[in-house]
Amino acid sequence: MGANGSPERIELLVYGPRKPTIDNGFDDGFVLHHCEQHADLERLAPAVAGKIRGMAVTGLVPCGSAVQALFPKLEIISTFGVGYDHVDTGHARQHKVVVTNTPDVLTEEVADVALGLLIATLRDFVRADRHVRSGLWATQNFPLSAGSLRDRKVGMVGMGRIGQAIARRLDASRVPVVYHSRRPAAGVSYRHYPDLIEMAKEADTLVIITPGGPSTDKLVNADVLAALGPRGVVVNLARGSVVDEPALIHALKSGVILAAGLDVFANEPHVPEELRALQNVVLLPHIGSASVVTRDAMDQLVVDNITAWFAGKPPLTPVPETPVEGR
Ligand code: 8YV
Repeated sequence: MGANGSPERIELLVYGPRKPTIDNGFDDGFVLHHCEQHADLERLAPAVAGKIRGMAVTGLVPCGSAVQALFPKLEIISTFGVGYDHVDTGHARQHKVVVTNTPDVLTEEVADVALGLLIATLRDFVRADRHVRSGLWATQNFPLSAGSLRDRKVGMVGMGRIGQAIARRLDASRVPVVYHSRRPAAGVSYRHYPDLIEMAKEADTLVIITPGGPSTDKLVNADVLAALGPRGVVVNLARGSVVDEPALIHALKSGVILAAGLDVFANEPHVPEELRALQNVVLLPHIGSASVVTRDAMDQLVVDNITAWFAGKPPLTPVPETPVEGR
C-alpha cells in the first residue's frame, strides 16, 4: 500500500525500442520507465531500478546477468520475439525471475518469409527486378536461373514450431524434407539426422530455424558447407550466430556452395562488405516477423504476459528454462 492507503503502482521497465502497443498497453496500475538501449541503463537512478518489478524487453537488447542484477525486485522478464538468446535464463531462474517470450503468433509469418526467401534466392528475384528497372529487358532476356525449387531436397536445421510450418509449405510445393536437431521432434515423420554433416551430404539446401545461443554457435561451419556441395543453398532465418559467417562468405565466393538467402547476421545491423558485394546472395534486414499485424500480436503478448503475472495468474508463454509453480 502507498502512504495514502492506495495500492502501490507496479513499476515496469520498458527496455529496447519504443512500441505504441506496449507503451499504451498497461492500465494505470502500472508506472512505465524507458531505456531504449543498453547504455541508457547506466543513467537509470538506483532508486528507480530498485523498484522495478517487471521488464518488457522490446527488441534484441542484451539482458544478461549484469543487467538483471540492476533490478533486485525483478519478478518477470517479458521479452519480444520467440528467440531469447539475449536473455540469461539461468540467472533468471536462479533468482526466481520468470522469463516469457512470444511464440506462436509469428510462426506462420516467419514460415512465409522462409519460403519466399528460399525461392527468391533460387530463382534470382532480386537481380531479375533490377533487370526490369534498369531497362535492360528491352535488349536482353534475363538468364535462366541456376537454381530451382523443383530439383531440391531440403534439410531443415531445427524442427520446432516454425520449422514444422516451413516443412508444411515445402510439402505443399512437393519438395522432400529431412531435418537435423539434437533430438527427434515429437509427431514429425520426416527423416531425422542426428548428425548435421550426414544430412548435408544427403540434402542440397539447408533452411536454418533453430534457437541461437551457445549450443548452436557456428553449427553450420566450413565442414557442413563442404558436405552440402556446389549446388548447395543456405537459408538462415534463425540467428547469425548459428552460421560461421566468414566460412559462409568463403564458400559463396569460391563455389563451395551455390547461393544463400540470409535474414540474420552475426553482428546485426552490420553486414560485412564482402557479403554485400556478392551476387549469389539475397540479404534481408531481419524481417522474418516484421509485418504490422504480426509485430502487433507479438507486442500485445509482451503486455499480456506481464498483465497476467501481476494479476496473480500464470504467465501465458513462459520459456521452459524458468517454469512457474504455484499459480
Ligand atoms: C524479431 C526474432 O525480429 O522472434 C524472434 O526470435 O528474431 C524476431 O521475430 C527480433 O526479436 C528482433 O526484434
